[in-house]
Amino acid sequence: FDNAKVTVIFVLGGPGAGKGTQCSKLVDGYNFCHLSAGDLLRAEQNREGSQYGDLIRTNIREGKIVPSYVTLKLLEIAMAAALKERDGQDNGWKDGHGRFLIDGFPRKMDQAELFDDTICLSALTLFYDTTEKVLTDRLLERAKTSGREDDNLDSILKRFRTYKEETMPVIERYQSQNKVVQIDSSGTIEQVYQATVKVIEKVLY
Ligand code: UP5
Ligand code: MG
Repeated sequence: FDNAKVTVIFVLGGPGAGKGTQCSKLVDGYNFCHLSAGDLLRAEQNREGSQYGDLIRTNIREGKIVPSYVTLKLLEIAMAAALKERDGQDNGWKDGHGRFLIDGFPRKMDQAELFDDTICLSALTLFYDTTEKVLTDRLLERAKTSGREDDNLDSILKRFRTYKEETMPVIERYQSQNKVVQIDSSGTIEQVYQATVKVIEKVLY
């Protein structure tokens, strides 16, 4: 993908930080294509005939990271499809231009390196930060209705651990390149969105 045309914003933060919630709001406001790596993996897991179903299911339940080649491939296919589908639309997607929010990725150093080297360079990382208490409360509340196999206390604790050990170093990598904006996501959805909009306006305009 052409770095001069494609704007990629990574959206990171602990499990339940509000990545998906904020991305949905940005899609409405700014014509982003929102790609959640977790959603792509869950869709692939449920796709009939997928050879990766069991591999994805086990890793997600254990809060571990699915091998990077699987996730990278899914993202690349989804990005290409979005560019093809929206080409010519008069909303920032003309002539191969596109804007992507890549949510919950890269969460491990090898994914970050592979993406930078083989897909394109990101413009920015939005980093949603709050306490484990807030995260746990949100996830256990969502567990009542989400049907997600990893919304239980055992999986949540494993996800926290993977996040600290594997994902925080990725955030630090981009911090050292001055490409991270940290946003406190403890407030209401609307408060967090207002903080997000300020950042996005600066990047896009
Ligand atoms: N909520 C949101 N914002 C709120 C606010 N400000 N105030 C009050 N409530 C708020 O939000 C979570 C819940 O909180 C919702 O009920 C929401 O209404 C409420 P959400 O927006 O869904 O948070 P999000 O950060 O998206 O949480 P999610 O659970 O999706 O984060 P994870 O990072 O854990 O999940 P993801 O889907 O990205 O990954 C799942 C698993 O897939 C990983 O653990 C891993 O096993 C695997 N994976 C890979 O292997 N590789 C990848 O590259 C990506 C994922
Ligand atoms: Mg999510």
